[in-house]
Amino acid sequence: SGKYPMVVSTWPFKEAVRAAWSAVDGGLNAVDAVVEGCSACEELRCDGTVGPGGSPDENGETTIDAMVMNGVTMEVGAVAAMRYVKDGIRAAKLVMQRTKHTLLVGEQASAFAISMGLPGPMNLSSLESREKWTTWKENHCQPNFRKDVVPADNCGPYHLKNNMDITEGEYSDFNQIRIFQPSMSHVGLDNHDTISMAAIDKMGHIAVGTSTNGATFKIPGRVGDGPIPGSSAYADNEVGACGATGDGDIMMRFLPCYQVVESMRLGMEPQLAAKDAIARIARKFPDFVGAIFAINKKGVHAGACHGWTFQYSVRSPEMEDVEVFTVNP
Ligand code: SD4
Repeated sequence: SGKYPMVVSTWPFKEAVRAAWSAVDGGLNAVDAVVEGCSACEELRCDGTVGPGGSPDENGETTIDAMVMNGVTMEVGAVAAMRYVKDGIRAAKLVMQRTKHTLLVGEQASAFAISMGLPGPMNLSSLESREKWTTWKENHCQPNFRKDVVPADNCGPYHLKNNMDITEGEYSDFNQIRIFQPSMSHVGLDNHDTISMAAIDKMGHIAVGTSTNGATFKIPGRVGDGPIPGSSAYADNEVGACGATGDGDIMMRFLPCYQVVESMRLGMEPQLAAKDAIARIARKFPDFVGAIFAINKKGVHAGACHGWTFQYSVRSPEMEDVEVFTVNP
C-alpha cells in the first residue's frame, strides 16, 4: 500500500527519524534503517539519555542498553549494561547477525563488540554526565530503593575486585557495603528517554530498534526494558510493530510491546491495542510513567501514555518531513 516506506520513533527525535527515513527511502532494508536511525540518536546524544556521555549510573558511569529485531525472521540481537563502547545499536546488530545468541551483557558485551571491530574501549563519560552525577551525589543520592528501604548515606561507587586471581571458593573483596536504614524519603526516577524506533522498508518488511542509557542513576548492573524483546519494542511482519519508553523497571514486567502486537494480530486497531497495554500496567502500578507507539502493516499508527505527555515522530511518503504527534494520558 502506498504507505511504505515508513519510520516511527519515540519522542521528537527528528534527526534520528530523518536518518532512518533516508536509509529506507534510499532502498535499505528495515533493519539497516533502524540501525542508522538509532545510531544517529546515539551520535547526537538524544536528550542526554542515549549514546555516550548520557545518563550515568550510581557509580557515575554511562552504560548502554540496545536491541534490534527483524520482524521477518524474528531474529533479535541486544546488549545490556554495555560499558566502554558507544555504538549500542551496532553492537546489537552484530549480536543478531554474527552469533547464535540474543543478548550479551556488561563488560563481556563490550569485549564482543570490540572484537567485532567497533571502537573501544573508551570512556563514555562526558562533562554533562559527570556534572549530573556530582549534583545527584550532593543532593539526594538514593533513588533506587523501595520507599521504606534506602541506604543510609553510601551511594556508590561499588566495585568487585577482579575474581580471576582468586582461588575457587575464596571470597573476593567488595569495596563498600550498603548500610540500610528505614526511611520514607524517596526520590523518583525523573529521567526516562529512550529511542525506540520502527521502520517499514519498500518491501513492506518491518524492524524495530532501541537504544538508551537506561534509568538515570541506576544501580550498576541494572538492566531495563531496552534490550528485552517484547518490552521496549517488538515487530512481527505479519502484524506490525510497537516501541516503548518510560519506567522500564515496571514496564518490562508486562512485555507491553509483545502485547500490543498480539492484540493487533487478533484484530485490534493500533490505538486500542496501545491504550489497552498501558492500562494493564496502570491497573497494578497507578504511578508508573511510560508510553508506547503502535503501528500496523497498513501504516496506521497510534500512541498511548500514562503519567506524562508523550510525543512520537513519524515519516511516511505523504509527509514533507518528519511529523510529531502528541499524546495525552
Ligand atoms: C529504561 N525504558 O531503561 C528505559 C528508559 C526510558 O524513556 O525509556 N526512558 O527504563
